[in-house]
This record gives sequence, structure tokens and C-alpha cells, in this order.
Amino acid sequence: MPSPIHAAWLPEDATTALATAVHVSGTGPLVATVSDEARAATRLHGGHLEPDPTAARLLLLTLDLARALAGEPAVARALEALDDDGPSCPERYAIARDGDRTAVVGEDDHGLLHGTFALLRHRGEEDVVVRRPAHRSRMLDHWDNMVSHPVMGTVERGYAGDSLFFADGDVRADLGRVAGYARLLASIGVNRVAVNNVNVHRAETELLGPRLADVARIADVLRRWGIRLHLSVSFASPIVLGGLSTADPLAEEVARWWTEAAGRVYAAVPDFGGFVVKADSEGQPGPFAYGRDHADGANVLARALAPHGGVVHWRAFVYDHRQDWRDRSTDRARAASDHFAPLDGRFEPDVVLQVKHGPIDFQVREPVSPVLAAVPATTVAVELQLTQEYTGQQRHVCYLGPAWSEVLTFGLAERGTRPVHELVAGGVVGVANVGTDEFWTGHPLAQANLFAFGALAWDPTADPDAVLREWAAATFGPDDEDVVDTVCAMMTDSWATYESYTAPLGVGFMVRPGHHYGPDVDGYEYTPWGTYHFADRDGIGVDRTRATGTGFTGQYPSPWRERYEDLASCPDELLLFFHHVPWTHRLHSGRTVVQHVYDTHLAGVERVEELVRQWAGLEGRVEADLFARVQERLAEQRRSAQEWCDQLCTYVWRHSGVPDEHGRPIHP
Ligand code: BDP
Repeated sequence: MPSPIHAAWLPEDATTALATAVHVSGTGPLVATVSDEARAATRLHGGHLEPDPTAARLLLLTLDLARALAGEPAVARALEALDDDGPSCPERYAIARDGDRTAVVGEDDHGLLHGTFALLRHRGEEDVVVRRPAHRSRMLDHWDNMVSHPVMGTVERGYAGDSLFFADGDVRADLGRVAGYARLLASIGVNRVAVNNVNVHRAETELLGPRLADVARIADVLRRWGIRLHLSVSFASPIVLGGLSTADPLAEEVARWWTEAAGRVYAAVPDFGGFVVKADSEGQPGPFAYGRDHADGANVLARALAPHGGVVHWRAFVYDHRQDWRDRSTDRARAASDHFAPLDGRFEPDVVLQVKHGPIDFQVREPVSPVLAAVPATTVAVELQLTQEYTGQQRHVCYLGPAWSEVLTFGLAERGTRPVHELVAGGVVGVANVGTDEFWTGHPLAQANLFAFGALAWDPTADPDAVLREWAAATFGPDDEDVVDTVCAMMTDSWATYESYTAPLGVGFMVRPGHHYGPDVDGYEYTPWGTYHFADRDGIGVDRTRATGTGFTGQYPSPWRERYEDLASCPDELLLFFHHVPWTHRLHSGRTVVQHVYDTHLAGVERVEELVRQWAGLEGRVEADLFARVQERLAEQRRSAQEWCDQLCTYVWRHSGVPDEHGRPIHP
């Protein structure tokens, strides 16, 4: 018998807060969803839906209806809290208690849905809470293929089974799993989902044409949970799908084709979110082929969508993956700013420039991408990666909340005072990490990354440790505090642990080419991909300074350009991202680069051994299937961490000839 699907952070007992006399009323389609949630909970646990608001213990209301019930003290408190909170804002909600009565008041039906789930999560410690999303758009991008790719499978960089949406070249007939997924997403506030891969193959171009009715079926499921569907589209669609001879964005017939295509999509999916485009990148077609730039390219799509309220997420991940590794003047880190900074001000208002959080590619440690501050007249979104392509592929525990929090709160602009989350009017986008796996995410503990994505996209100033605890309590507790404590203790520093035994000091990559799992220090070193560390017998690191290197530091506003330029002020964790230094260069920590590698790698392996022991202590206290799955993953993490450690230490020893200060036997 197949295992049941894990309920993640929404187990049945989480819904008991709804199991009382519940009155639901409001305006908007999501009110029906909230009613259904309440009905299911009351059916399971006792309680009932109560038509008379004065007889209800729990009132779930949209603001317009709440005003009429202001005589109820709990409702009055919620309304007061909303008024005190400042200007109205879609999706906002308040939860207030008065005696044994609770009111959830949503600014609109979306707010009511979020408030209802918040009630389930918070289990009512505070008397009054008001929450508004920091960003209107909180989106997940799936890299799902319709037809299984010979190397990538149905989910590119997917480590959690197959696609939830597609199978055998089609949209799945049964979208039951999608409904369960949408409910999970709604519970963490995600409100947009792009269903297909940014690398668009022939099959997926049809989503925009002959397959629209199937797309509409997915959209119907997502809509029930307040989620708008987006599609990744190929820039060459006018040719591939439309049979035109060109996709030149300035050609009239191309503009007409996109306008008609958008019209067809909106006829099938009236609340369609928009297009996601990866153009002129890693083999995808784009405007460069016609001598046009990316503003020309993005604008033609935006003009087609704008009348319907859609947006184009245009990705800034544009670089030459066929560069000559001997030419040290090229630098992949520079590419996005070089391409997009000069275009600032030229984009249509409905273009969202989607920028990966770092200048390279989701490495365990990168500086924040300077593009986020380089296009002030453009709407930007920051792109994070949940799927852990370079951070252990959901085989290693790696809670990314702290990494994302660092990015979102990093003071990139206005002399370090303006954090990234204030620069991204286009919101936060994440590359999704779920699939058909019974635990959704392959590694059960990787569910925390999905949860944290929602939490931080909603409130980027949230404390990632508090988010972790909330997730762990919802998933494993709240009754068994010990389990929650242990899980948190294992995960809180798991990103730092992963960093400690993999590529050091911000240098990045060093992974096996192609699948990107496990160590291969020189795997990419002599390839065109532009991801080098330049190690030789004298030293290691990429000189990206203005003085002697690629000049990348000059793309940052002050104070970062100066801080990164100067060895004396460059933070240790980014040293090798910005500087080429001798092996014996001394870090601010007091250690040499060589010694840093030895120490951190050995400590990293020890920490993973401790993780194995910590988890073993939970046997019998968490579900057996889940226990076994995590245990199996930890064994692999242990093996892999040792492999990383052996390779890195040996490599550094052989290149530098400098032994470990403590004489440990680390270099065969
Ligand atoms: C890289 C992945 C590749 C993606 C690409 C992207 O290796 O599979 O297509 O990013 O973001 O990290 O487009």
C-alpha cells in the first residue's frame, strides 16, 4: 500500500481551533473555501457551522460584514486593531479574542483565508494580532516539464519525485495532489504559482495554445485557494506555436501574436497571473537574436498582458555560458548588471525584473546581487531557491531561512540603510521544492524551507529561528516540546553546517558538473560556464576588484563597493568571491585560508555526526516512516560531508603544501 501523504504542518489536529460553533460570512469567492475548511474541521472534531453570528464562538468575517457586527466585542476589537494598523491593504487580517469568543476579520476574502490559517497556526497565544503582507506578490516557480527530460526528469532540479502538475506529456487528469498542495501554500500566504519550467521545451509551448483548457483546470484548483496561475513561455512562441517567421519583438505581427495569445489565455483563465520568461540564457531564445535588447523583449509581452491585469516576470539571469575560460576579463557575476542596469527606465510598468538573490547561481554563500539596487526605475522581484540545487538537494538538512533572511534584510541601497525587502516592489519568488513524494519535499525536514519561504515572503523581517520553531511545533508538536526542541536544534545552524563542509569562503561551485551534487573541486574550472575559483599552487579566489580584477565590486553602491574592494574590510565569508589570495592569507578570524578549510571541514563532518545522533534520539517519537526517511537522508549527508571534507582538504594540501597546524591526518 502506498504511504499516505504527509500532512506537513497542517495535520488534522491543527484544525481543532475551527471545531466549535463557527460563523462564516463575507464577500468574495474565498469565503466558500473558508466555510469548507470550517465545515471539514467541525465534522472531524465536533462543532458546527452557526448561521447566527451572536450564537457563534468563532466568527470568520470579511471587513464589510464585520462592520455590521461591531456590537460583538471580539469583532469590535478586531476592527479597532485594523483601524490602528493604518491604511487598508488587500489580504490584511486581524484576529481578536474576547472572553471565549474569537473573531477573524479579513480586509477581503484573501485576508480572511490568511487569517483563518493564522488562527490554526498561532493556537491563540496573543489576544489581538494584525498582519499585512510586506509584498503583494509571493510566488513559487515550478521548474516542471510536461514531458520527462532524459536528464532532468519531470522536474528540473527537482528532488522530491515527479511533477505534481504533469505526467506523460499531459496535465494530470487527477489534480487531487495539486489541491492539497494549494491548501498548504494558502496556509503560508503564497498567492502565485508558475507551473512550468523556465526552460520551455516544445511540449510546454503548447500550454499557451492547444493545452489551454488543461491549464484552466489547474487554475481552477489553485483559484480556490487564492492562488493565481502563471506560465513560463518561450520567447520564440510566435515561431514555434504561431508559425511566424520571426519572434522579433519590434515586428508588428509578433506584437499582434502576443496580444492574441494573451487574449486566448484570459478567455480560458480570467485571473491568469502572467508570463515568466528566461530569454537569451543557457540556450533559451531571446531578443538578442534580432539585435533587440531585453526592454524591447519584455515590453512586447507586457503590452499584451497589461489590459488584462497580467505581468511579465522577466528573468535577469542572462549570461554567456559559452565564455572562454582563458579570458579572465569576462565575469559571470557582472553579467546581469551589465545587461540590465543600462535599461533602467525603459521597461513597461507591468514588467517585473526577476533577479536571483546572488550574482551567480544559488550558491551556499554569495553576496547580494547588485542588480537589486541598480534599476531603481524598474519593478524588481528577488528570486530565491527552495529546491536546494546547490545546498544538498534535499538529501542534506539545510534550513535556508537564515540565508534568505540575510538577503532580504541586507542594507543594499542608500548607504546601507535600505534593505533588499524594500527594494523589491515586485515581491519575492522562490523556485519550488515539492513533487509527488509522500513527504512533498523528499527530505521531510525540507518542508521547513517551504514554510519559511511563505513566512519570509509575507514578513521579510520575521526571525528565521522563530519561523523554524513555528514550523516544527506545527509539524511535530505542539505537545512534544522535546521533539520540537531537538528538531530546531538540528536545523537552526544547518545552513552554516552545509557551508562549513562545502565550497569555502564564498568561492562557490566545486560541485560535480551537470547534476551539481557532491564535490568536484575542479569540475567546472576549465569549462565555459564562468564559475571559477582560479586555484593554483600560490592561492585561490576570484579577483573581482576594480583595481586589479574584473571590476565587479564597482557594480555595488557605497559602502559595499569599498568594503568588498578592500581586503581589509571584505567579510571573511565572501573573501574568495571577491579576492584572489595566497593560501596563507590570514582571515579576520585569525586563521589562514588553508587552516580555515581544514578546521571548518572537519568540524562540519563532526556536526553532521551529531545530527545523526540527535535524530536517533527521536526514534519512536515521530512517525515511523518519517523517522526512517530522515535517518536514511542523514546517513547520506554523513557520507557526502566526509567526501567533501576529504576532497577539499586534500586539494588544499596538495596545492598549498601547507599542513594542518594541529597535525591531524587529513591529507592522504
Ligand atoms: C540553474 C540551474 C538550471 C536552471 C537555471 C535557471 O542549474 O537548471 O535552468 O539555474 O535559473 O541554477 O534558469
